[in-house]
Amino acid sequence: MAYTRKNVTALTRTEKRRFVDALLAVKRRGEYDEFVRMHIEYYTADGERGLRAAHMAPSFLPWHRRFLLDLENALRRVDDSVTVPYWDWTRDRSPDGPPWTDDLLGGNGRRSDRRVTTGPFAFAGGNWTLRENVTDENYLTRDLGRSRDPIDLPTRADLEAALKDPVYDAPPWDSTATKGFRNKLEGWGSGRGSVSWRNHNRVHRWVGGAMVGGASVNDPVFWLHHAFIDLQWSRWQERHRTHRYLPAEPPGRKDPQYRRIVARHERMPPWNVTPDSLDGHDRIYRYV
Ligand code: CU1
Ligand code: CU1
Repeated sequence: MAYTRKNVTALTRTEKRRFVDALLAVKRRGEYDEFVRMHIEYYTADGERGLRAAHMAPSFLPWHRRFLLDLENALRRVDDSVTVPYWDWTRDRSPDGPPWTDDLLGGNGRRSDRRVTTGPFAFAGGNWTLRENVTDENYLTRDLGRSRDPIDLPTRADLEAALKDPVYDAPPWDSTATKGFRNKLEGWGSGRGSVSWRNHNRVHRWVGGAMVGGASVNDPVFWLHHAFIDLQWSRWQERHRTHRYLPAEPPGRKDPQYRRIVARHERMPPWNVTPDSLDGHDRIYRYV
């Protein structure tokens, strides 16, 4: 039977505790850091060589859908009542509100060094030492809203601008694509600095600290953010029923994207799955 993913504001006190406890258990087992490592490994940009499966590419959505399922399965092996909640940042926009409460993800980083000092993931608690962030601190950092150079979270209208595009993705299938739902949602815009960060990307920037860059999985808000992104793919699919994942066929040899992106029926590494097989999730989970 399908399980449900809930809005984080709808979780009971017990559900919050069990979600946090399962995350801490997965971290203790060393599994959590494998997720961080894997995300770093697949954080391939346009400018690099090779296949882009996770970011700046059509498979951004199915890649993260499967990535979330893997984490969720790890959590459910600890406690099968647990599912990943989603954070609707079009509604819950305060650095003092959910999910930044002491019974869930804890709050903002402190002023001096951005270290998170409250909640279950505070360094002093001893349960959340970062091991996969290479050069930086081994404690979780946040800078909600970017105190020195403030930005706002994306709005409902920003999200709507992505959702109303009926085409899933469009050439050149990368971060410069100006058409297509995928890049409008992933959020690589034109211009310089903060104006160029839209939707998904802008939320990473708004949280700041560990949430910026390839090691962003180090902040557990990663999962709540990506569950909401995953929900947008479902909403888009419901709204544009005759449209599907693109490209349907791999780019040809002369195309600059040849062997750089995953087409609908191609294998999406590191898993033995295709984007098409992840198109729909109602038999596994539903959003409420
Ligand atoms: Cu990612
Ligand atoms: Cu992300």
